[in-house]
Amino acid sequence: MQRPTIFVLNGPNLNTLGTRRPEIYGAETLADVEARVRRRADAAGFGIEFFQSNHEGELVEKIQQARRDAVGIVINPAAYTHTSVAIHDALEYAETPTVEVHISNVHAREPFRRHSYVSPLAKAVIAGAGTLGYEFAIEWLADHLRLQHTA
Ligand code: CA2
Repeated sequence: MQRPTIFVLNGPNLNTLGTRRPEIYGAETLADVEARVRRRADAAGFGIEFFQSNHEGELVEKIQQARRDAVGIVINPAAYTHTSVAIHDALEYAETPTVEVHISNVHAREPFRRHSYVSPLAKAVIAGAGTLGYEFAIEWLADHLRLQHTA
């Protein structure tokens, strides 16, 4: 039987993770993050669809797909966090438990990073925990989904 799937979605420029600004984003590449997230999800009994795009519409389409194909969403919308009503609306449509992740502490940086169009749709928000935040998000979702099933 196929395991329930969590979508892990990454916004623009996160494909360059590990190549610059290690003081803010650490030294890991997105492929390293994917491997760690897969291990953590696997241990909790979930499959992962890991996706990165530099295009807003592609992220919107993936979020729409989550309504049908995912039991949870982990999303680091990157710069679209602060600009995208389209991603906000797609998450509303998806009606899928969502955790918003930021590698850096967006509240300790430029003021424009403090506002998120995604947070109102997120069940939990993790910021400033580095790439470990993705693993915390999987752990939280696994717990949340288990509780939902036993309720
Ligand atoms: O802290 C985060 O995870 C962010 O979502 C990352 C975004 C930024 O726009 C958000 O405000 C906070 C930037 C992603 C760009 O990724 C880079 C990777 C390597 C070097 C520079 C940027």
